[in-house]
Amino acid sequence: MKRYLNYINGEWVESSSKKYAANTNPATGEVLGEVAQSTQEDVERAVQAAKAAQKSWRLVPAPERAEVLYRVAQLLKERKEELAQTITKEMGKVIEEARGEVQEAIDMAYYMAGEGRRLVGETVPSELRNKFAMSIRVPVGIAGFITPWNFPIAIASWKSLPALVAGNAIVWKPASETPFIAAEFVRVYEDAGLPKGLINLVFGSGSVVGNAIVDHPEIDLISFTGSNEVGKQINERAGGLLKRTSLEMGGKNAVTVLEDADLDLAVDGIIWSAYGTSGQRCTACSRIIVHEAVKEELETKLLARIAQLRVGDGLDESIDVGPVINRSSLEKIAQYVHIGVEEGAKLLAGGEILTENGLDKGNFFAPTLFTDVTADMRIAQEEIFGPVASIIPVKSLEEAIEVNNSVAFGLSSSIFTQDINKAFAAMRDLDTGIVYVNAGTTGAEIHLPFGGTKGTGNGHRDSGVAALDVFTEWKSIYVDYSGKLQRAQIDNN
Ligand code: UN1
Repeated sequence: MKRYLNYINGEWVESSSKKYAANTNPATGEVLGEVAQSTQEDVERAVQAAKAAQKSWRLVPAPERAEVLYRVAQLLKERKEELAQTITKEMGKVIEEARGEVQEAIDMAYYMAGEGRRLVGETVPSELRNKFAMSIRVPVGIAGFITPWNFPIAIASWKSLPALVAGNAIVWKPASETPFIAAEFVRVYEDAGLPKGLINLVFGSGSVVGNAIVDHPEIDLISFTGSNEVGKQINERAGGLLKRTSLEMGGKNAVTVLEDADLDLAVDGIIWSAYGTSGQRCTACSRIIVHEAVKEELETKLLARIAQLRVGDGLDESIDVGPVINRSSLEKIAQYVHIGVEEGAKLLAGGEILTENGLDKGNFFAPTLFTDVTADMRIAQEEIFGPVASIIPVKSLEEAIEVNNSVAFGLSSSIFTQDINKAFAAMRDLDTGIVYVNAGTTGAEIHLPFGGTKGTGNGHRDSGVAALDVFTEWKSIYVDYSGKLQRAQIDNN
């Protein structure tokens, strides 16, 4: 049986607890192996290793740091299939999507390696003669990562690659559900020649390991992706220590379909973004806001496509929808369907846990569609994180935008229309960090900022050049070569 240990100071080491937890396949229930359960003491060792390593890493020129990232990209490319298989086995997404996720990490590695030759600051004129002014980016120090299971390598890549190229060291707690891919990613860093101590992996629970990271006075910043509930707790704990936090949390994303939309295209976009990854993307579409003139036609087309979706083990190339992550998630989704029915929404498709044809061994939920949903219903307001979408009819673009913006989150939104004027009005007014025109709500590319407004985040962004703002401090530098005291704001006025 596979057993994964912590990775601290460049070595795979046992946790001081000597305890392990089983890792299971959500499609089959099979135990894949086990993983160390760490303690506060393990986190302490990881922090000390990170501290020592960062001292010299910050002095390595960024283009040289980036060379490690190029090797990371190359190794990820060589191991793409193997890594994708690990992702599908431990978190369930279908293999084609798992390959896409590894590709996202490859793209991020090349992109951030390129940043090693830029890390752009500013040179600006000084207001005084014979004086030079510039701002440069410097590393923050030690970054603590708490990452989710739904994009276990992509999100870890969004955080670790910019952190490292900018000269930081890392202490990382991956989600308990996806330890193996985390270990394999760290193995890539190791094989790429990343100096020891710069990335440290500590497996275990949020309540022990997560809190130890958040509370540690020598960890300078926390980058977290996960639920709002946990994000809020992290912010409170870290805020007391005046620690920087970058939080990426929930979504309640909508596709809007106007009366002039290409309906077949809209159906493609909705099916892919509502049921892909079994609805477990932060960017997944869980609301379909449709103009009443095309509601019935859209429903008919969606139902025909839902009936064709094949649910099963994602390792099978012919499967469209894999399992959800675990039992409690399955029960939560079933509970939301129950709530929807009680609220008076009309169930058009799915709505149940699937147990036939061997699916009872895993956590499978039927692709589900509600209609006649109103914007204020709980199923239209709360994040379900499963393959459940709700149709909300509206009478105009203005109403669609109002409904889109009526939730506590603001990650992604999409609009299908052929009308350029309506498209631009929507781009302006949809209150989300990501907007798609004539595409579903998923599919963010790594060289643009990823994140959202309102309850989705706290103003920071993952990926894109914006990621560097999380992992660097600005340092403003003035060099006076006049040979005399020049007082700013005074001697020049
Ligand atoms: C997430 O769901 O947390 O845009 C990340 C997308 C992917 C990333 C999703 N590229 O759907």
